[in-house]
Amino acid sequence: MRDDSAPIIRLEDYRPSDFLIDRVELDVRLHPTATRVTATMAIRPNPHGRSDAPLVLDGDEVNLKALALDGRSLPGGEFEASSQGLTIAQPPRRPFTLSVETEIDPTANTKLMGLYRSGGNYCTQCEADGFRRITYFLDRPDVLAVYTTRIEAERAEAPVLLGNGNPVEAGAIEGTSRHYAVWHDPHPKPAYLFALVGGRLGRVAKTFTTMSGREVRLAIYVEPGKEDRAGYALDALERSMRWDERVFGLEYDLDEFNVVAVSDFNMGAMENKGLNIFNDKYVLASPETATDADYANIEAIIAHEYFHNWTGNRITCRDWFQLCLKEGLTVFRDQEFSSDERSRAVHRIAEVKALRARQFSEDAGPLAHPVRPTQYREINNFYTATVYEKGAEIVRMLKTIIGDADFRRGMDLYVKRCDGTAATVEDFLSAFADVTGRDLSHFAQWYAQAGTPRVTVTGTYDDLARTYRLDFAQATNATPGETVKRPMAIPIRLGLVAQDGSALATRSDRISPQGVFMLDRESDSLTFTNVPQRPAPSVFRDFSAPVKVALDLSNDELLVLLRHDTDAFNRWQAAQSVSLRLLVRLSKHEKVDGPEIAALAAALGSFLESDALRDPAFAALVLTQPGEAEIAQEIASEVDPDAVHRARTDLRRHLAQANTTLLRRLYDDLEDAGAYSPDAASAGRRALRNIALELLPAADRFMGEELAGAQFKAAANMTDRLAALNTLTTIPGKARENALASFGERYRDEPLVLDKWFTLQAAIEEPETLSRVESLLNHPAFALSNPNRVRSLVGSFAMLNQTQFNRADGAGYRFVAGTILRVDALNPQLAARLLTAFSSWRMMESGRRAQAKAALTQIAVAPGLSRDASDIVHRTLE
Ligand code: 0A1
Ligand code: ZN
Repeated sequence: MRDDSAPIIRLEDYRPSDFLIDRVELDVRLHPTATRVTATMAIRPNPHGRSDAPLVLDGDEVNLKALALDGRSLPGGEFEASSQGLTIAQPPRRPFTLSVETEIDPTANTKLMGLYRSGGNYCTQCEADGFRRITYFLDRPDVLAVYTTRIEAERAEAPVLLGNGNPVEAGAIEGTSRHYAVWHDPHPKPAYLFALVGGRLGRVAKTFTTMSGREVRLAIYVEPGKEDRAGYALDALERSMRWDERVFGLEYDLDEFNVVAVSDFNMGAMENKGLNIFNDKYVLASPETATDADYANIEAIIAHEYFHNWTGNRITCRDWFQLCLKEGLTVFRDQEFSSDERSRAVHRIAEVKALRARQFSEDAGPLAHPVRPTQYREINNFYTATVYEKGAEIVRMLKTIIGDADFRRGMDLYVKRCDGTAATVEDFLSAFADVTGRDLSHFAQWYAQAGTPRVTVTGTYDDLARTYRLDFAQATNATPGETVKRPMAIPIRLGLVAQDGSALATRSDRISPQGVFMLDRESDSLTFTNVPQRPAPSVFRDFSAPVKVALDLSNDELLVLLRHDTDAFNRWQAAQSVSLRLLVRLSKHEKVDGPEIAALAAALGSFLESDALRDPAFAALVLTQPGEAEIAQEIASEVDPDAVHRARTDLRRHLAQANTTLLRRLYDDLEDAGAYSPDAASAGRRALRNIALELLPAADRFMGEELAGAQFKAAANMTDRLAALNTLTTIPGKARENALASFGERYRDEPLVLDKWFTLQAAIEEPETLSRVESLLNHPAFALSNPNRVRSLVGSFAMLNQTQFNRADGAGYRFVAGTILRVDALNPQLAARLLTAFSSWRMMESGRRAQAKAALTQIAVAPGLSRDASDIVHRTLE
């Protein structure tokens, strides 16, 4: 089907399935090109469905080989089958057994959905609708079945056979070179949580005793020979399990928990029941091959998938519109876990940076949609920052509003009520409404309305009356299909800071005991009495709501907050706000006085003097200037990316020049001689040292180049080596080229490390980069079929390199568009993801805008475009 005509699926059209499947017995005989699957399903009419409906099973690229109903082979006239579905017009109106045999080709499966091969191993990916690529089924999340899976394979090809649930039996098939394993999962689940794996895999394992004393075998399976890189993931898994017991009282519910790392995977990882399948980049780590950021990601994603066991699997989604029910909540849970394991303030800042970079930009562009969308053409395009990260912010706001104790009571009730069901956002909210007695109907609008609210905050001090008034106003820009916006219920955690840095009392009956003021209309104000002097307001502490804030404070007042606020998030925010203001004005060629920049430089200098060694990770964040994409977002229209790049380079030079001695001293003081440890404190020291290294060449190119060159050679871990190489990439010349060449050679057999190397090169902001990237497409380690490689090279170029992707001559757009079309023929999901790089095209100046539009149009008219790519390209052009 040519797919801009793909039907629109709407939330309002939801109706229960006409049939249910209670049990499935799957028999899968693995073969590289002709895998045979027999599904025996116990089906019955759904009492909530229509009584005269046909049975319509979903299918996608499956070949029907045999079909029997209650043991009787069905004659041709009684059913209709195509590669896309199977219909029985007159099924029995009582429980019956349907047995379907299909054949599929896992080797030809380059979409990486359904059963496919990765590095010679067999694995599956069924969310959102990949199970229908394995057999005909009611492939929808509200059909929950108990699965028994028998897997059979050549023992030499696949000595390891894994399925969902608990192992039942395994053995040889007499007289053949084949063997089998049977797995049974007692927990009813939707088809998207089905998984199997067959292959040659190494493993690390340990035993975990749950809080009620049950023993669970934990194992991580990786490419043989890489077992020593799986230890951190296993440790993170154990800590996640303990944390979920301690914080939410949630215990694991099977005898085994298995994680398998595969090298070809469309996303980060997948929470299949008892058998998580991971992109190997989020499992494998050693000090020599992984950075601190990799370790932190592994910890977070291992936790995320594990936490899905309750929020996603035990309680699943009624339909795909409810995706945020599992994803937003589970992201919230993994963020809380990481905050508890690391530094809460530092983690919060990292979350907000990611939210602004990914979600705020999505909300401001053509792909904006509510956290719970009301329609889609291709569900795979809705695994977005809005559903995930903004979804998590909603849960966090709920906790901020009702407080920690009621939040936990609400979660307990939600789990108790909805366990074993396919639930909705309403089910979730009603648990919290019921435990608190609150009306959450206005709050619920966060799920329904797209766009990022902008809150304006104005402070007025009356020195006669000694009162201080805060005026708040909110507005949200129109988003596609939603022109009228209503006011949201916005929790504002706030405090007042005196000029001398002391905290002022903020008594008001409109502020909750947790220090939260609710802004729930278009405008409102709050007056404080007995305020001895004009304070600086510290609003949205800890980023209490996902909004943009316009605060009428001078740069000097903001810098008081950097020094004195008790809220670490707002200290960081204050410095960022000052930088961002200066960067926007510099980018627009507006006049910026020397003293304004000097004031920021001096404030950063004295901050570093007093705080850097006390909390290096936090200091590193304070020192990091807003990125070019964020500056462009702030400018919002007629953006000239070259001007933005120059502005950022200039500001960094000024800041570095004013603080050269200090930065150099930090660089020297933070040198770490001990063995590498990925813990947060050690990582924080490395982060600060490496940001100092990154800034030094801006002040003194020769010193910077020398330091980076020396660090590159001497580095004892990947974090430091990559940071040195990153700094070198900003300094054109021989040293850089030699370092790049030696890195490429050293890690030629380490694809995940080469990904970092691809990314660094794709991000170099020089006109020569495009041809560099084009020639790297021919590097022996590169493959268009592997999502990690494509994202590292082409994705990084499109998403990270603002000046070169957005080249004025359009060559960057044309290159990316052309590559997307090649990728689309293999893997539509991957192509659609790359396409989202174009979503900021309308804010560019007119020349670039025209070039981007031409490139997008070239994609839109391409013959045979996938539904995934077509959906994105049409929404982007609309
Ligand atoms: N549920 C997974 C994300 C995921 C979604 C789709 C996938 O295949 C296309 C794979 C993974 C998670 O939230 O981790
Ligand atoms: Zn998830």
